[in-house]
Amino acid sequence: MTHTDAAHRLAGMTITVAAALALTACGSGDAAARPPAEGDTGPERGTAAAGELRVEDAWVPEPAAPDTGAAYLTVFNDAAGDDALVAARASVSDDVELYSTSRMAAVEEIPVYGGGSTELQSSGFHLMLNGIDGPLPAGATVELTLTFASGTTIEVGAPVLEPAAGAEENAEEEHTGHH
Ligand SMILES: [Cu+2]
Repeated sequence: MTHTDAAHRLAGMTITVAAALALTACGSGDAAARPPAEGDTGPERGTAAAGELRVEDAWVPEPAAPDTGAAYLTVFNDAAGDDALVAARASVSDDVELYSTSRMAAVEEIPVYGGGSTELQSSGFHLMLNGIDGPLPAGATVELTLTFASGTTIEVGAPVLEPAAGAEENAEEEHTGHH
């Protein structure tokens, strides 16, 4: 719906050199070579930290649609004060939306309360990668840059995984339903 319209509006804008470089640099396939284990939220997913914010379990389900995907992760805020994710960029998309499945719309920010965490997942908040620049097979890595209201920026590599390898229960089926 809303983010499909945005994809149409914004697709075809500038394609970054960084996108091409990231795809070339990340083709080792280490993540894909590791067989998925039951209930394993393990080390193949992306982790990064900056300031008092941490990102864990960053991953991208191998997109079912050719040009639209999603990114999932969990943000932990170790500070006392509230923070919020206010912008995101990706190496493979010039149009990343902060999306709320419950509102079926893009949102201005995703809150991460002080001392708390926010999970970005298919049935809640997540990142929509619109106008993906080329195929995104399992084993590739999407470089995400996350900007928070506090001014903190976190860069994290999110491996592309087959949905069955990364999804908990049928989460990815729920996600594709809203496209
Ligand atoms: Cu979505």
